[in-house]
Amino acid sequence: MAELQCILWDVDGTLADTERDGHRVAFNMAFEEAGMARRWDVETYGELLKVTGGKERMLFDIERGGMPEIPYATIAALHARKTIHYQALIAEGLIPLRAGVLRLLEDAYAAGITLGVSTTTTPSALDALIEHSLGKEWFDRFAVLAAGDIVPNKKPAPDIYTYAMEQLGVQAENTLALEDSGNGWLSAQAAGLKCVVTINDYTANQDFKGADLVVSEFGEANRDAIDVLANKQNLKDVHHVTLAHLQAIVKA
Ligand code: XBP
Ligand code: MG
Repeated sequence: MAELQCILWDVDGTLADTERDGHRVAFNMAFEEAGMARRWDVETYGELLKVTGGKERMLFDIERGGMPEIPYATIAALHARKTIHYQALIAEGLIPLRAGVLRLLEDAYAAGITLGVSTTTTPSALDALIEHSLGKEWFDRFAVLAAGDIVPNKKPAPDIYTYAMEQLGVQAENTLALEDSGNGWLSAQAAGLKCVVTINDYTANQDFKGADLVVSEFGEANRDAIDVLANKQNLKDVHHVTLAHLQAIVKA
């Protein structure tokens, strides 16, 4: 029977709500610094989030006529500056972890479950979040940090999940993905993984058809009960998401 041996975490939107007040703001700082008129407001950024990866997102905005044509080298340079601004925003400690993230990480680590990250984001942006929002000890506690351009195709392709599982030597049936977005869910699904989705303002209306558990957040015991939007295995008493729930999903 399948058992939970490994949890692979998405980063942006899952560990923390980094998009609106982190990545978006950092892109705008890079645009301003480069003397460009373009700004991504909260709503526009929501539209652009359908494309994963910051460089790919700029290319998409160019294609749809939002940004002027610029050479790829300029996109890459803007992205490098954006990443520096993002790291500085994260270092200010402005973006906390989402409710229940640290609890689930600690419970899973204590239970000897292998923990990894599978993200579209740039490695140095991930490092900043681990250092300033999670704590430096987590650099050693994650057995793999799979991020950014390390694979040819970003989410919704399965590559970053497949890569992490190969690195860890774990099988899909014993691995669970934690995601916040439609693209993340598609990626996990394509890699053959069961998946728990924690929605946020940007992803609430996306399609998570077939996901095992869809919740408003992982939540905490001493706070209000979370909203459960889909519960494929009819798990009982999902006031907040526990390690036991995650284990039950993989066993089912
Ligand atoms: C989210 C993304 C990333 C970030 C920006 O990835 O699509 O591109 O928005 O990061 P995930 P970069 O939810 O899989 O972590 O600018 O570093 O690409
Ligand atoms: Mg995400």
